[in-house]
Amino acid sequence: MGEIETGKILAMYRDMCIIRSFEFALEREFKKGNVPGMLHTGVGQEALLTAIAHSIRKSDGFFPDHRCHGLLVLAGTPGEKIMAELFGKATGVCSGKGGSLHSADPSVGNFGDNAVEGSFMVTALGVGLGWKMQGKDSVVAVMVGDGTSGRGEWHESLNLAATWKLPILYCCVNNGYAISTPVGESHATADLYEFAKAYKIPSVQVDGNDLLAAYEATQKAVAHIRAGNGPYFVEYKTWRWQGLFSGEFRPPEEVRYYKEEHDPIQMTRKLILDKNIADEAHLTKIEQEVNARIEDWVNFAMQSPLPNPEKATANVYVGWEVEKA
Ligand SMILES: Cc1ncc(C[n+]2csc(CCOP(=O)(O)OP(=O)(O)O)c2C)c(N)n1
Ligand SMILES: [Mg+2]
Repeated sequence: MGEIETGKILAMYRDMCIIRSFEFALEREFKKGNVPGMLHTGVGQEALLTAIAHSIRKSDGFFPDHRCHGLLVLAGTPGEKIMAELFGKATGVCSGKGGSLHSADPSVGNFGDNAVEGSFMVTALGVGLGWKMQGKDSVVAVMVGDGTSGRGEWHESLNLAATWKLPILYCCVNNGYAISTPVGESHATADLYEFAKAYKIPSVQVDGNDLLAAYEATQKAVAHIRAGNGPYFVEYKTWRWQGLFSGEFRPPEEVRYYKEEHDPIQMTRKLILDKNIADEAHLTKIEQEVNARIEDWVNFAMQSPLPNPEKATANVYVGWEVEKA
């Protein structure tokens, strides 16, 4: 377990539960028609998301991808404002105009997602370059999936970040599939951290479902970047419970393995019990408290008003409102 304090492990377990409970509530409400648009969840990826959230500071920044609702919440935006945003409500963090893919909150370092997968890998170069020129020791984390790693921007970003030694933490979430295409069928190797080596970027592959392994790897990467050594690439091997759309396309044995034997929540729970960090009753209390809190956020979102159509053009562009014809 190394030097990680037991209190920290419990705090991270609580955060993992927040992510799962948040996503489960969203899935439920999505099926009822209360969440507009599309929904992609981070269920199954809670350990790596929590490890990243606990490794970066408020003065750092991050670009979330489409499975990062958990990261938005853990970054410090009030959870009810993220939930309301996903419900398309006026009380949301972007007044209901951002939804899942465009929720941003610069006050906590959340630069926002983009529906064009991979595009913000290039945008992140600008953030990193700006901070470097200002002499800051801030780090910008970029979330990127295995499928997205085949995009041109991925290579452009790694190349320039390495050349200019920019403070970028590449968080490659290799959950094995892009929609339903296995990673090995769209890349020359399924071990994506190998590609980073070509750009002379230090890179490591870690079990993203193992909380402590993911946390230690991320901490090491962030320390390297903060010390002014340029980018670092962490590949988190993981598995998402949800397909991109609905329906299961993966072999039953694989589904069973990840849900029953290699589920990050159960793995962390077992670690806590085995090491006597807390007992069953304590963990159950955490889980119940988290679930109740998430239901409060859902109620807040449900009771919130829809955005006023009169304000449709406000805040679409900074400081500019489209005039009525
Ligand atoms: C440029 C671009 N191409 C295609 C899409 C449609 N799309 C959305 S998610 C996705 C799969 C991404 O796979 P991966 O990066 O592995 O992320 P995962 O969903 O597995 O977390 C695709 C093709 C998109 N949003 N942007
Ligand atoms: Mg994927």
